[in-house]
Amino acid sequence: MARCLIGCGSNQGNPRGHLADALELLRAMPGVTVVTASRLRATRPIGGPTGQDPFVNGAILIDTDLPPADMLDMLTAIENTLHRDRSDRWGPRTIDLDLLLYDDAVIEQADLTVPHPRMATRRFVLEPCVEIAPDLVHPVAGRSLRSLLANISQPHPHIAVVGVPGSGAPEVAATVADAILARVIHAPAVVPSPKRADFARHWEAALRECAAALQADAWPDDSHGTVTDFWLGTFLAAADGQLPAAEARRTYDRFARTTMPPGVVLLLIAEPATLDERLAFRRRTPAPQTDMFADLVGTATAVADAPPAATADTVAMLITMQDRLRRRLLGAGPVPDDRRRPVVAIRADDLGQAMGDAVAAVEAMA
Ligand code: A4P
Ligand code: MG
Repeated sequence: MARCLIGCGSNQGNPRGHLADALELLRAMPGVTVVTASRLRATRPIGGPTGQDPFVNGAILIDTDLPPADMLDMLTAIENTLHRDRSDRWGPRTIDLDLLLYDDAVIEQADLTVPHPRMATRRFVLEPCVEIAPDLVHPVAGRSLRSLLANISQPHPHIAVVGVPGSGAPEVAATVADAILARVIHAPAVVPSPKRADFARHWEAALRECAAALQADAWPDDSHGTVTDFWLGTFLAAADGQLPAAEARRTYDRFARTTMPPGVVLLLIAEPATLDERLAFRRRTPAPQTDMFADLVGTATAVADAPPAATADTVAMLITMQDRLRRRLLGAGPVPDDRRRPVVAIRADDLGQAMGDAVAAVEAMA
């Protein structure tokens, strides 16, 4: 038997009627026992086409002996029965049934991702879930649903937009900050290239500078929030293979201890071809503000002796770094304390869409 959480939403036709029908169909399914359902609440549409009607959202807790793939098929069948139209991404729908949690399973397949990849920053998902299952644990964020809801209710949220150069982290961070009237902090120092003489000293100096920008005792207490285009943990990823792990960790902890960690991370993921193209552009047209990895890719305007690596090597190095960031932020297995936060992965190959997805992930917190 697996315990599952289903998120449901509707904003077309008779939303409350469709949600009641979906619950009845679910109760009638062989292999499914409905444990409890939340009450329904009206919510503001997040993302998607403008001018949509308000949503009605809820959550349903079930026990099932169906495997995850069959659960998804069953939810799709119920959606089809209730005349779900799928022509628009995030468009109006009579019914949307998402498999939010399936026990503590972490599933990463072409047509099924569990936990649902966007649930951990969505108030319209977490509020009904907390009403019926506050102590269920989100196995990737490593926190209970109750604590995820508290996390997005912080008075001055810290949202980190993380990604290698070419992923568009500075641009996405600026757009998110604009959308929610937050302040933005760009990386104040660059991670040194592995080829740099005296790597350890440069690494520590840059870590110190980045940590200084995030001091917890100087953190604002207004309700607007701070968006950063860097994450301190990137320094640990950059130290892999360069510095002895224990020593890097000690130095890192010394600086990170007094900083305000991000409450939410938006992780930008780009394809090699995208990074290749954007890097070539950046070399011809240096950015006014450096990004955290400018030294690694030889585009730093502030660092005169930056080694301009061959593009293919550079892209390979960026992909390695991107994989390390992904593993540190989203990897399976036991959750270390410095990763106990929601991470939303965002495809960064279409920058306009990445900006829209990032803004939607953050607006969903309100
Ligand atoms: N899929 C992958 N993982 C899952 C999962 N865990 N559960 C795949 C369900 N489906 C999953 O879904 C698209 C594809 O996701 C499916 O083919 C399935 O194989 P869909 O339901 O056909 O389309 P969708 O819902 O438009 O896409 P998506 O990406 O699931 O949208 P979201 O993230 O669910 O967002 N605002 C308010 N206030 N309330 C809402 O309910 N919902 C959305 C949809 C946006 N804004 C909203 C609401
Ligand atoms: Mg869906």
